[in-house]
Amino acid sequence: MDVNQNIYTLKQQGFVNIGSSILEKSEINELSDLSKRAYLKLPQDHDDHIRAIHGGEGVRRLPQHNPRISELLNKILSDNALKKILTSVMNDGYKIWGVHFRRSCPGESGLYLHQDAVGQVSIAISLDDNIQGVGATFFLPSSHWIPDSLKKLGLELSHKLVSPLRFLFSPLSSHKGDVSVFTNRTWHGRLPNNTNQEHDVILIGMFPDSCIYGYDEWSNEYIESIKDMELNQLIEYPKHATIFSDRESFNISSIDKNIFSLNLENPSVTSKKKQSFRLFYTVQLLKLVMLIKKLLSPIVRLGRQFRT
Ligand SMILES: O=C(O)CCC(=O)C(=O)O
Ligand SMILES: [Fe+2]
Repeated sequence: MDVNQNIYTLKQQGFVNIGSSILEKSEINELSDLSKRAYLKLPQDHDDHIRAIHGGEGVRRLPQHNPRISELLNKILSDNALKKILTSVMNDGYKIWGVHFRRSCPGESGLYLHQDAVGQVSIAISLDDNIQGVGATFFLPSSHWIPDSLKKLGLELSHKLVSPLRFLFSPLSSHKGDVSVFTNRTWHGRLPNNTNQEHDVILIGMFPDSCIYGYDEWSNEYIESIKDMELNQLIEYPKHATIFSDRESFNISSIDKNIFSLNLENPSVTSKKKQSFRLFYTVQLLKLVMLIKKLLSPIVRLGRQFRT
């Protein structure tokens, strides 16, 4: 793995697939099998069950459901190359707030185009081959460099609009076991699944230490059971935390300017970055689509009233 190249790509385009070299093949299969089993075993009314309305069904606090999953995730998170990549965007002391298993089921509609909380960085571990990126996370490359937020620009496309415009985006193409990293400031969502096959992924949400970050509420027994693992320091529960998902009211003077994922909120940094033609024209096209949608909305509403 070329760590410096991966860091460069992550910083330039906002996401990078670093491949599957951390776990052995047998360990990847084990992680995939155990995670899928944890999902299938979980009752629908369990606290950790994630409902499909949030962009695919899944399991919250995944490693708490099986000690071996914790060991395998610990191996990934203790990898020196991955740590170097994460440190390059969050500095030392970064923390995990959540580890989720997410399934994209056949027929599922996907997730709208969005940005998540300020400073957040995520890891995605693919649990099947998904070269086409069916039901996968998709990105608008380099959009984390756009100074204005997606919300402020009014370009949070619904999943219905994402589908016909998917040619504008880059899906996360992956093999089973591939580990990818992205900053959640990069405009992203999840593609629909119009095949008859499910695709699974583990998503790990992280924040820089100096930052305000949230956490999943892990049980004390679980924290005790992983006390000798690096995973334990990463989780560091309980800790008081707040997530800033509202970038517009975020106080820019409070950020640590040495931290890449936070400094992206600094317009004096992002406005200096030269945008590619492709990104510029993609954003213009999205603006046009949203304008047409707005202009057509009274007609669509009228049509609906007539039908009812
Ligand atoms: O499920 C995915 O692929 C992306 C999920 C996501 O963007 C989110 O939960 O914020
Ligand atoms: Fe997201």
